Amino acid sequence: MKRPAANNIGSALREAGISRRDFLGFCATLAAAYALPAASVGAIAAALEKAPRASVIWLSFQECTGCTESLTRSHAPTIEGLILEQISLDYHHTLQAAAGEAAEQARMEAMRANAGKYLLIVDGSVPLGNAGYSTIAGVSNVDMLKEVAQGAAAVIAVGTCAAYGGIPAAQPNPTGAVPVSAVINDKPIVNVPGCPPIPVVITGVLAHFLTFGGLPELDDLGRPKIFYGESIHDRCYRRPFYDQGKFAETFDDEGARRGWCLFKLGCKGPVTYNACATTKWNNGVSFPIQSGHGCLGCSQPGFWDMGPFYKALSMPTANVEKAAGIAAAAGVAAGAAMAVANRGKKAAAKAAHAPVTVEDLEKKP
Ligand code: FSX
Repeated sequence: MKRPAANNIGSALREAGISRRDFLGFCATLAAAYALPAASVGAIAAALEKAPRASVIWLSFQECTGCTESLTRSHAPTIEGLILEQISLDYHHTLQAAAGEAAEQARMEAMRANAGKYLLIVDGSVPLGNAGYSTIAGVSNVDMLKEVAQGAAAVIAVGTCAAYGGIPAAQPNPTGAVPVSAVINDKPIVNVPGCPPIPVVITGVLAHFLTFGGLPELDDLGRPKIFYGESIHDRCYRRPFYDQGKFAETFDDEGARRGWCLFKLGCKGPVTYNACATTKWNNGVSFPIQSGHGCLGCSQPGFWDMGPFYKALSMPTANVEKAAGIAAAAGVAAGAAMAVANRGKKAAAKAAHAPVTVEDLEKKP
C-alpha cells in the first residue's frame, strides 16, 4: 500500500501538486453534497487540511471484490483518491503487501495502537450457516468481525453484501449469509450499498469522518441521506419521457434510439435510492441508464430477489397501455397519469424511507 510521507491531508495535497483551487473545488463539492452553506467551504478546507491520518481496518468476507475494484478504478490522481491514500489503511487483503502471519500481525498492531479510534470497513456478507464457509487465517468471518468491531469507533458496511446480504444472501441463501448489522449491534454502522457502491460515495463518507470527526446523517436503512435521499427515478434525466408516457419497448426500437424511458424494459429506478443519476461513474462520465440499460436496483435490500431484471415494475404496467390510450385521446401524459396513480405509495415509502418491493407495488390499494 502506498504510504504518503505527509502526516496530514494538507501536506499530502501539496506533495502531490494539487492546486489550492482544485482542493477548494473538491471542498465545495463536499459542502454541496452535505447540503451545507457555501460559507462552510473554508471551514471544511481548514478541517480537512489538518485532518490526521485515521487508521482503517478493512475486512472482506463473502463478496466478489467488486467493491474494492470500484474504489481503485478511479482515475488518478483525484482528490478522492488522495483522501483514500491519506487514511492509514492498515489491513486490506487485496491491497496490502503483507501476507500470512505478517498481515495478521499488522491487523493486531493497528487494533492495539488505535483502540477505540480506528474505522472498520467491511465488504461482503457474513455466513452464519457454518463457521467453515469463509475464514481468514483460520478464523471464521463472524468471529473476526466481532473481534475487530470491539475496538472500532464505527463500522462502514461497504457494498450491498455487507449492508443487506446482497448476492450471497439471495434465495436460497445457501451459506446463511447475513449483513454486518445482524452481527454487530453496539457500534455505529453506516451502510454504503451498491453492487458495487459508487467510489465517490465511499470516499465521501470517509471524508465526512475526517472532516467532522463523525458520521453523516443516516436514513432508516442506515444509509447516508446525502447520497441515498432520492430515488434514481426522481433524479433521472430520462424522467421527462416517463412523465410524457414515452417508453422504449425493446433495446433497439425507435424509443430506445431516442433515449426514452426504460421503465418497460425493467428499470428499477423508481424503487432504488442512490446517487448514480447525479454523481455518475468513472469521474462523472455516465451511469447505466445513460448507457441504455435500466437500473438493476443493486443498492436496495433484497437485491437479486426483487423480481426479473427485464420485467417492468408492476406499479404502472397495468396502467401503461390504458394511460397511454388516455394520453393519446386526451393529450395528457401517460406517465403523469401513472405517477398520480402511484404517488401515494411512493410518497409514503419516501417519507418512511422504507424499501418498496415489487410485491408491495403489485398489491391492490
Ligand atoms: Fe458484494 Fe463487494 Fe457486489 Fe461484489 O465487496 S456488493 S458482490 S460488487 O464485491 O460485496
